[in-house]
Formats: sequence, structure tokens, C-alpha cells
Amino acid sequence: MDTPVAIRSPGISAERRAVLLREIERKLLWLSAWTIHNANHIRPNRDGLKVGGHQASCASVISIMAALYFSVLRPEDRVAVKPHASPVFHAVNYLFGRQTREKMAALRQFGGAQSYPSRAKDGPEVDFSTGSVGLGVAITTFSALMADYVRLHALAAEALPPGRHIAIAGDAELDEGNIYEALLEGWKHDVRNVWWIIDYNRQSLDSVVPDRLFGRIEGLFRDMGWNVVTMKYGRRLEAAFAREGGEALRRWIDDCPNSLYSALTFQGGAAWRQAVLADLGRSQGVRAILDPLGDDEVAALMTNLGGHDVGMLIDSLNAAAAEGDQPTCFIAYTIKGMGLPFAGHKDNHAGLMTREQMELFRGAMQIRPGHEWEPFEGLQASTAELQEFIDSVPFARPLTPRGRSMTAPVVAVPATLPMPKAAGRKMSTQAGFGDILAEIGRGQGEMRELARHIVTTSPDVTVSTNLGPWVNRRGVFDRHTRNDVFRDAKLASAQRWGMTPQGQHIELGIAEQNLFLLLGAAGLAHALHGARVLPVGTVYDPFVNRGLDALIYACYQDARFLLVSTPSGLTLAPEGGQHQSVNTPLLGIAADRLAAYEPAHVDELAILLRHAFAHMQVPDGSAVWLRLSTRQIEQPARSLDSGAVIGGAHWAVPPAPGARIALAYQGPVAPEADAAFALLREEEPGAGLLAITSPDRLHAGWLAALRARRAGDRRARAHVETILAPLAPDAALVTVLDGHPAAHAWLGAVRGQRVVPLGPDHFGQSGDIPDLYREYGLDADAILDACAQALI
Ligand SMILES: Cc1ncc(C[n+]2csc(CCOP(=O)(O)OP(=O)(O)O)c2C)c(N)n1
Ligand SMILES: [Mg+2]
Repeated sequence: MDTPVAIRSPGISAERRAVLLREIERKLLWLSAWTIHNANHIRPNRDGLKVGGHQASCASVISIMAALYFSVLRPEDRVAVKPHASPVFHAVNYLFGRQTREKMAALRQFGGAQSYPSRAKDGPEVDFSTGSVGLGVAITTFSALMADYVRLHALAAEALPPGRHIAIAGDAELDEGNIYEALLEGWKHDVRNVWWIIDYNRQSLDSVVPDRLFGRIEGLFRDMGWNVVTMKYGRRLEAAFAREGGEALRRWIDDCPNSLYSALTFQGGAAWRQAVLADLGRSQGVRAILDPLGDDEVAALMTNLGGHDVGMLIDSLNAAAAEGDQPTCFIAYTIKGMGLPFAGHKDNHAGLMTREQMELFRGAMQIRPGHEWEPFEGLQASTAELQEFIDSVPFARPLTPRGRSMTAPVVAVPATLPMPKAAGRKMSTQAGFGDILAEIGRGQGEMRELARHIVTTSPDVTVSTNLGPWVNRRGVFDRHTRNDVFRDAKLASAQRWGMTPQGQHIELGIAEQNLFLLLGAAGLAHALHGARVLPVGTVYDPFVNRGLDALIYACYQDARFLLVSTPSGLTLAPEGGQHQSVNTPLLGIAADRLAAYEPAHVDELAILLRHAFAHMQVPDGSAVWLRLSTRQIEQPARSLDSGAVIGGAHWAVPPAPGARIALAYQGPVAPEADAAFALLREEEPGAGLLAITSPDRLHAGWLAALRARRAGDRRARAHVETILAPLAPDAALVTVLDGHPAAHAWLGAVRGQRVVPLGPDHFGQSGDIPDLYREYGLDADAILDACAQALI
């Protein structure tokens, strides 16, 4: 698969490259430690807060990153870097000329290099943001799946050679459950070209990892069809093991508990010698190995682990690449803090070198004061040779003229989407969603291109969220063609689920984090693969909470997708409290880069669905979330102001100028609001009825207008301000939604109005809608009572 390194740059011999790589390792160790030191000890500190950074976590992964970036990686590979190795990542880019000294010097400062690699803030060199441990590792599985998807659907404008999807993982990341969810899902989809390289320093934040753990984990990977390559000992130790007495020494290290190994590493050569000889001193061979060595050399030998042997790492990685595209887990034994004074100490995770330690380190690295940032300061090789070497490594080739981030043309979205004939009938927003998508799925006329670029996915709730008809039309995606056994046997079923490489639905198991990781990866396909896909994921609304960290993670990376969460709220009446979501409208307000909507009627839904497909493609757009329901309600015949629907609210019945009260509703409580409104109008003929489609958009627009006015733009006006303007300044507002009432309570702050907000603020329970609406205060009587209270 890979061209041997020597052929790429005939100017530098293989032996010389090995020497230069060790120079690069030294430099990465220095730069990462210095960048953190500078942030903590050199830069002025205005607030007295510890700045932090992880010198020990960086040190442990230096050789792994040197081997990858300066030998093994190709430009088309995509990498998720262990979050607390961020300074090493910045240093790598600095050496490639892709990171500035100013940003390095401003690590963890406003506008500086980020503490954890960030796509949105560090720019296109970052393939995947990392930070919440486990998620960066797992997303590589889904980006590999999407790479196959876009290739098999011929969606990429310019096809790149298939790259690998690589996670450089901390060993404690494997404690996160989402890792195993992703492993299982990856196995089901026969995902290829994924590498997870585990920095196995046997330390997490607080502690040393139990010894027995890795045997288990290795077995797990193998069970999931992964190749496992363990890099335990470096070549110097292997050479020692080959000598007389070497086997005893190997056994001694193999049996050495992780915590003792760590402690001896911290204590150094004399302690190592004493401990080994206390057990093996009677072995002539072992003495012959250790006696000629000074204490420092004994320490270097005993800590010569595979993850610190750059030559061995390169050979192992290349050997796995040559074997093919099987997912591979590399367990690289390392020492946390390797090469730094706190190497191996169990408390070193957040440890920082003192000024004195840094001065000693500077001396050892031969860095002159004032020359700390110079890329090749203190190295033996000449600047010209080092630069030639860096320029010659495969990863130095630009992936695109603009760097690692690709683009894809926008898919035209027709001016209107096919509307089901709903007016005058009863229909739910969920059914409307299924119908509209199924119509698009016919792929006819102007819907053809739109349909071609949509990919749907769902964690085992495809049918119950009404994606079924779309799937019947567009098929299920699988890298291999698999027949629909029920269909072949002529057994009746509403679902036709033959699987092919052309299918456009990715069926997931029930783990919701995987849904959001896939939406994250698919929502970055334009940037990662140069292919536009319009991902649509469906999930039950309450279980958004189950995948919330991964959802936020996807948004943090600015992934673009449509989330449809349905059913929602108390309208799942018989299902009971665990299925009735209360907090999700608040999540919609609080989640950045996610425009959250809850339409009540199918005409609003059609406008919002169209908006979603367009909004997720424009540079200043975002992901979109539609909260839907299975409650069937009467569909009005009317024409809507789509701008107002997208802006977050429109008047179902406009108020008379100066009206004393308005009733606002959101989602499927519309019939109760209608009924209460009819009675309210008998008392208050000028009252208005407001349909809120998005408290999130209203709130965001309001904050933006306030900010703009503070900045001097006196004409800035929010949609919510325009909407509420006809009401009397002291008019009352009664609001109602099937979700937490705080989603609306803030509306009173816009113009200083009184608000009586209605909505469940306790866990739900089973019942039918009349009982539950009465119990939670959403029925027409409760709404009228609230109106009376608001008018006092
Ligand atoms: C989800 C999550 N929980 C907790 C943390 C805090 N945290 C950051 S690093 C870390 C330990 C990581 O250990 P490991 O993965 O072994 O990395 P090492 O520093 O040893 O390389 C923890 C608990 C986090 N970033 N994300
Ligand atoms: Mg660790």
C-alpha cells in the first residue's frame, strides 16, 4: 500500500532519515513542553487561574506522533488526536509551517492555539475536534463508514485515494462506553481503514490502570474483527532479551505490576538496578546485561518500550498497512511523561515542570535563551537537511490547494417540498415528515438531486419514526449486497429492506451516541471527503438525552445535519414517564450551531424541512432539529409567511392593535390552545393567537438584536420584537407547550410583559391525552385559568 519512504526522497538515505526522525522527536518534546511552560510560567497571568496543559500526556505520545506525521501518514488520512496531546499536534503543524509561532505562544489564550484540537477554532489542519474523551476515537469509525458511503455513491467531486481514519487514543479513553458501542456498530457495518493507536501509558488522570485490563481489551478488539498489534518493547530491550539471562529479564518486566513499573521509572536507574538485581541478581546473564551500564543507561534500557521506539512504530504501522484495510488497534506501550522529570509518577497528569526543572531541560535540549521557538534550535542536523526532510515526508504534500479542508457544491433545494394533502384532515407532524420524505424519495423532477444527496439514519427506530416509506424507496446501505430474506420468501411485510452499496439509509443499532457520531461524521462529509450529503437522523425525542454529549460534539465541529426527534412529550401518553420528554426544548435553546424547531402543523413542517436542507449547506447555517409528534391534529387550510415560520413564530390570529393579551402555543397542544382561544375571544375580542415554531430562534434573534443595539446599530430589531409589537406594552402573555415552560417564560423580558408559562415541569406518567393534559395543566381549562391569572 505504502511507497517505501526512501524512494520518496532519494536525497536522504533510510539511515539518515531514522536519525532525523529522532531529531524531530526531540523537537516535538521540547516544543510541546515549552509551549505549556510559556503559557503557565512566562506569559503574564491576569486572573491567577492555573492555565494548565498536559506536559506528561504530551511526552508519552511524542514518538507515536513523530512516526505518524513524519513517516506513515498520507495526506488523505484523517486523524483524531488525543485531546491532551494538543500541544504536540500544534508543534507538528508548526514544523510543517501550518501553525504560527504567535498562536503557539498564545496556547490556551483567547485567539491562540486551542487546549484541545478544534476544527472550528484551530482551522482546517484539525480533522476531528477532540476533548470529551472517547468521542474523538469513535468518530473515526463513522468517518470511515462515510468515506465508503460517498465513494460507493460517487458523491465526491474529486475522488481522493481512500485514506485511513486514525485515532491516537489515551488508554483511559477505553473506559468510555461509547467506544464499545462504536466497535460493535463498526463490526456490523464491516468498517474498513480504521486505526486506533493506543498510547498505553497505563495511567489516566487519577490513577494507574489495573494490570489485568489490557488482556480483556485486546480480546474485545479481536472479537470485533480487529487486528491487534501490540508494541510492548523497543528494540534495545528486545536485543537485551535475546542475550543470556534476557528471558528472565523479560519475564521480570512482564510480571512487574504497572504501579511498580511507574514508580521505578520515576525513581530512575539506581532504583531499577536495585529492584531487578534483588530478584535476578543470581543470574550471571542479567548481571552481564546491567553491570556495564551506568544508571542513566539502565533507566533508558528499562524504559525502552515499543511506543517510544520510532523505528519500530513505523515498521509496525507500515506492516499493518501492507496487510490491507482491516481495522487495526495498535497497543503502544509508553510511559507518561517520558523524558521529563515526572516520568511515570502517578500524579503527573496535570503536573507542570517547575522553572528550575525547565532550565535543566533547556540545557539538556541545548536551547539558548531567547531561541525557544526556533524550529531547529538545539538539533544536531543542519537546518537545510531538516527542512528537506520535513518537506519530503508524505504528509507534507497538501491534500488540496486550500489545505486539509475540502468543499462540495451546494445541492439545490426546490422552492417548495411536496406537501401531503392535509388541509381539513387530521395528521401528525411525524406522519407529515414521513410522507414528505417519501415523496422526495421518488426522486422525480426537481427532487432528483435532493433525493440523491440525502442519507438517512436511525438507531433502531426507523419504522416507528416514519422513515419506513423513504427506506422502501431508497434502500438500506451496506458495503455488501444482502438480500431481504422475507421478501425473497414472499412473506408479507411493509418494509422492503434489501441492503446494497447504493442504499441511502444507514440502519444503526439502538445506541444513540452512535447516531450522533454518525450525523457528526456525515455532516462533515463536505469538508472531509469533498462530497455533499444531507444527513437526516431520527430518534425518539427523550433519547436525545442519551446521545447528548455526541450531539453537542457534532455541533461543536460545525457538522451539518437534520435531527428529527419524534415522538415527544406527553403526547406519548400511554408510554409513561421515561418516554415523555420534558427538557428537550430547553436543549434546543441552549445548543449552539443547532437551530431547533417544533412545528404544530404539517404546512409549517414543510417550510421548515425545506429550510433545513438549505440551511445546513450555507456557510453561516447550522444543523437543524425538528421536534415532532405522533398526535394527529386538524390541519388548517391557509397560506403562511415562511419567513415568520423560520424566524420562530407567526400569528395564527393576529391581535388587534393594543390588545391586552395574547395566547402563544407550540407544537401539538394547538387544539387546546385553539379551544381556549375561542373562549378567550368572547371576553377579549382583540386577543391574538401566536404559533411559536422555535423558542430557540426567537431567543437567539432577540439576543443578537440586543447585542447589535448595544454595539450602536439602533435599527436592529428581532423577529420576536416585531411579532409582539402590535400588543399593548403591558399586555399579558400566556404560553403553552408540551415541554418545559421555561422555554417560553423568558418572552416576558422582551418588552417587560407579564407571562404565565404553561408546560410540564415534572416527569410524566402513563395515561391518555385528556388525563395527562389535565394533570400537567395543558388543557383548555388550564389555559383559560392562566389567561384569567395573566389579566389580573
Ligand atoms: C468525557 C470526559 N471525561 C473526563 C475528562 C477529563 N479527563 C481529561 S484527560 C483524562 C484522563 C485521560 O487519561 P488517558 O486517556 O489515559 O490519557 P493520558 O493523559 O494518560 O495519555 C480525564 C479523566 C474528559 N476530558 N472527558
Ligand atoms: Mg493514559
